[in-house]
Amino acid sequence: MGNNSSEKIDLLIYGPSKPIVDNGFSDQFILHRFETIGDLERLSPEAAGKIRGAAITYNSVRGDSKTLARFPKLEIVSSFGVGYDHIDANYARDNNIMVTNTPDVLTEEVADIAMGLLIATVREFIKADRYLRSGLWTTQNFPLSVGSLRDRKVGMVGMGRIGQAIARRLDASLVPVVYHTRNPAPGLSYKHYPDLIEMAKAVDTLVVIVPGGASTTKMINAEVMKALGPRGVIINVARGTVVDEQALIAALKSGTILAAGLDVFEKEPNVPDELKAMQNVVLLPHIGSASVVTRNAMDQLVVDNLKTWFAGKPPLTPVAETPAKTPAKSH
Ligand code: A2R
Repeated sequence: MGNNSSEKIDLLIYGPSKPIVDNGFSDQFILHRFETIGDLERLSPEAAGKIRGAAITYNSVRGDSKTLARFPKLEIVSSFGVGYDHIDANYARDNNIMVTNTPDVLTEEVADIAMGLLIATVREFIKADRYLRSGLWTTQNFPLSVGSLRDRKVGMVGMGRIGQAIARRLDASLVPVVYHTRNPAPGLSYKHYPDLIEMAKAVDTLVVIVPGGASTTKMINAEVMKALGPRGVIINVARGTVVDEQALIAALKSGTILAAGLDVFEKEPNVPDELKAMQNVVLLPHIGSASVVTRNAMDQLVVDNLKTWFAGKPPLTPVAETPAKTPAKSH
């Protein structure tokens, strides 16, 4: 980096306003805030030419190649969230732009939600809550739940940081676990299935926690649901794109599978009315990491990746496409 310590650094803050991000930088930085793509389009090419770092504060705003190409001096994009399918990381790599995300600080939080969603779905918490509130309990006990964790075997689809945290919770609950990924995860004793259909046939429950993007789009399709079978339960805490939503609706309607717990949807925040009308689904508004304590930690990591980089050091949490490196000495 060619800057001496008095040189100001222009940063783009793109997405919803976050106090930790807005207030996280010293006056060495000049912040340019834009909440929406419409706002961003009004940025002059001259101003865009000064931007050296960008914080993307939510995955509802996109860092696609067209957007990134507007910033010829951009060195680093610090993105909020562990998933970064809203950023063109390959374009960034090819154009010498570092990309960072916010893994680890949300791992246990998302794993909690996955476990809670699994139990809520299998043991019908939402239906039971409605039953009590409607006064029906005073006349009759709630019907026994068809589902139980006691006779289930879980196939994890994805066994990275969050997948392993979910698997630890399942271990503690004495639920057998196997998993599907492209490559066996080192050091794990769970059975690995290179073939998703083979795993679906061998289990009755899928917990989906893979990244979004082209390689996972609609990987949980009608064939997988059929293989899972009529006791089947699908929990998705990954991305809505990973599950074929129309195939899921059909499978739930026809009894091809039993139930689903979903924290993510294909076209958030829009959820198909057919899903909303179903009794055998639990639907959450993408709250996996959405607690104050965890979102604060994620926001702080967005800030810290940028500060570390502009202090001349490798960023804390680069994504796989742009491995850690020290900033160039001149720009
Ligand atoms: O396939 P592998 O060996 O790279 O294993 C990764 C797996 N995975 C896949 N499994 C099957 N088919 C694919 N096309 C595929 N692509 C990736 O997903 C690995 O086991 C897991 C990802 O783990 P991490 O990178 O550690 O991510 P983390 O922190 O667990 O978060 C997962 C996702 C985020 O990307 C967000 O979209 C979502 O959770 O919240």
